[in-house]
Amino acid sequence: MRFDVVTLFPELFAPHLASGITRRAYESGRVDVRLWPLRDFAEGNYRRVDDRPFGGGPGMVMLAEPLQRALEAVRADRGAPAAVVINFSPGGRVLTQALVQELAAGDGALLLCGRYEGIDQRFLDRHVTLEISLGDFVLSGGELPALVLLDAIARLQPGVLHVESHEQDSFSDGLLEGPVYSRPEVWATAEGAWPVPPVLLSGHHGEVARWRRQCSLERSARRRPDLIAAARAAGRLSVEDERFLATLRL
Ligand code: 9D3
Repeated sequence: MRFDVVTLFPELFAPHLASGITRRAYESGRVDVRLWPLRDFAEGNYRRVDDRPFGGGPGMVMLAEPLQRALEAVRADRGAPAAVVINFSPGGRVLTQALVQELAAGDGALLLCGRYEGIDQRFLDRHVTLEISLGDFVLSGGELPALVLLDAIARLQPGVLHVESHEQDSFSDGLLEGPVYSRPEVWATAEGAWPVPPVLLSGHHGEVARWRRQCSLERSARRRPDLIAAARAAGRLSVEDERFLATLRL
């Protein structure tokens, strides 16, 4: 799949694309990321990409014209119009694993990374098919959201994870995962000795699975009761799950 990224800060992408378990997805071209520096599509001595908002107000607005030239260059290079044109914006749909899976099953997209107050609405109306937000907090632009989306998609590609651990991902299963532990069995420090929960060393796979399920239920009930409600509504809680939840004093 191919992602064309239009950005004023292409240099933000290289280190991410060259690191971690997702590197192979990028380097193999399975997730083919091409960067289109917006400044290259600006004209005139000043290479303007932004200007003041009509009607007044704070900040600057990204101009439609350089974005249009970048989009045309991408389309010429791609040979076909990108079906999905995504703009990252605080007013977009909040990114979820369901949306990541949908996009991972497609053949890529054009990603627009806005800066300043946003992009001229006429360009968005003409070309953008999906606006994505990361949530209710304020960033300085769309580059990190674009990297977040690429990372979430790249790790779903076959062969990226050692185990197919995304089958067990919190947000695929719909509940939070419980704690994990590794060596040593007892972590000795100056302040005390901290053992691993004994059930994990018991060798009883059934007991371990039951304990993990209960950790997952309890953690979700405490931290994300919305996830418990959604799992219940979708029929993903067993009678045993409900019995355990009923014993919790939250
Ligand atoms: C003054 C109103 N602000 C809207 C909340 C203006 C504004 C702030 C930050 C306009 C753009 C931005 C830059 N943010 C993004 O480009 C962005 C973003 C974010 O800030 N939070 C969560 N998700 C995203 S996706 C893109």
